[in-house]
Amino acid sequence: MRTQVGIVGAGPAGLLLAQLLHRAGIDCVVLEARSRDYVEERQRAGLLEQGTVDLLNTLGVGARLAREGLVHHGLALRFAGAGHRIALSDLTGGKAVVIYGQTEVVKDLIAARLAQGGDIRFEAEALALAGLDGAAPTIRFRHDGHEHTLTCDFVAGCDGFHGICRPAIPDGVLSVYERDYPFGWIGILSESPPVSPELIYVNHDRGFALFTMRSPQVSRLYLQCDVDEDIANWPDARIWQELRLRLGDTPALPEGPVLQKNVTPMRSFVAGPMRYGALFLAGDAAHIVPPTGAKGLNLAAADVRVLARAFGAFYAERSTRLLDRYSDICLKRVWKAQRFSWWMTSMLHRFRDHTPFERQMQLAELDYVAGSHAGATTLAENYVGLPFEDI
Ligand code: RFL
Ligand code: PHB
Repeated sequence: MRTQVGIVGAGPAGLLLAQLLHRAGIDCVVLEARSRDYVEERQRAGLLEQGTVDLLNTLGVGARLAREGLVHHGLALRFAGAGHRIALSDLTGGKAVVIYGQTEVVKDLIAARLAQGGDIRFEAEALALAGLDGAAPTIRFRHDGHEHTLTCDFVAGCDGFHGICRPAIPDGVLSVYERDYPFGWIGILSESPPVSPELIYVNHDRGFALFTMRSPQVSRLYLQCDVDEDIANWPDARIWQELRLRLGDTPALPEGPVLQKNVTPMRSFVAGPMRYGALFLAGDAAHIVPPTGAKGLNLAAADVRVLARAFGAFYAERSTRLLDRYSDICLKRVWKAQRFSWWMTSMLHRFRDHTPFERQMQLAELDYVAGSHAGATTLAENYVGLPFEDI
């Protein structure tokens, strides 16, 4: 088998890249280890920056998002028992964010690719990459009980944090930067209306909480927990009780059947450069952010936007100029998103080792951000998404 770009992974990065390449007339094959149902139901991100929404619209996959996505012009920070609205749109010249589940983005992208007759192989696990320093790299994969080889001009490693592409880069090439946080998040999906039309980020003595949503009928709720928390210790009643305590008295939290429950670790991670020879890493394969800033999916979209342009320039003009700059262009944005996600995480969570002084610093920082035009603008312009780099 042969293609121009072999894409490993049908998460947001791989699927968006496939659409962008299709539009540019570049042939690609997407290999995905899991089943279609699995990738369509995997509960993760929910918040899209305007730039990500624009990209989906440009690709002609924004129709359902326009109907069902919930546009948000502000959010609330809650600390010391009171709520403070950050007017995102007023502070950013009218920009907004949209709540639309990653599950829905993935469904829309898969449907679009299949409608074009594009090649996506589900339950096709990439096993090994070879020839990355040459002109015809290969991906060995298992599908339908047999091993196959896909020969490409380029490989796009969109296989997430636990994939095989990043580890295929020889030792000594990548620099790795990481930080693990001493806590995780319990996340639930609940069949109950959101407590407020806007997201609420809570810093409470008992720990962080986040009240977000998937639709006017379905809430997505998160609680800071221990890093090695066993979800079995968290029956639904305990989760609701803890959410109520961290939210405070008002407003009353609507409850409903819990549809899903999981624990997520919190990590900051960057591996660079995001290229080795004919292999280009994109999305979580190259970087992870803690979800407090809602940046992971949006960064994956920003990476593949650059990568598709670079492949486009290569096939149109045989120019490698953008391919050579790919990693540098992406990492500039990645590091700014890392800084924002780390800052939001540090400001909003309880750290067991904080001294009383450090706790006061945290509350003062929140009070400053909520009370100062400059402070609130800093949060808002990062949250809605910094402008795309000129390429
Ligand atoms: P993904 O989504 O992990 O997709 C990688 C795909 O590769 C497949 N794969 C392989 N396929 C073939 N062969 C192999 N050997 C393979 N190995 C792996 C996997 O099965 C998978 O389908 O990576 P991608 O595309 O880079 O997308 C990244 C996003 O999924 C991630 O950054 C976000 O979910 C992060 N995130 C959020 N991002 C936002 O922008 N806004 C948010 O509001 C937001 N909230 C969140 C989040 C992540 C969370 N968790 C669970 C980590 C909230 C949470 C709780
Ligand atoms: C979500 O809706 O799942 C979500 C929103 C904002 C975040 C993290 C997750 O910061």
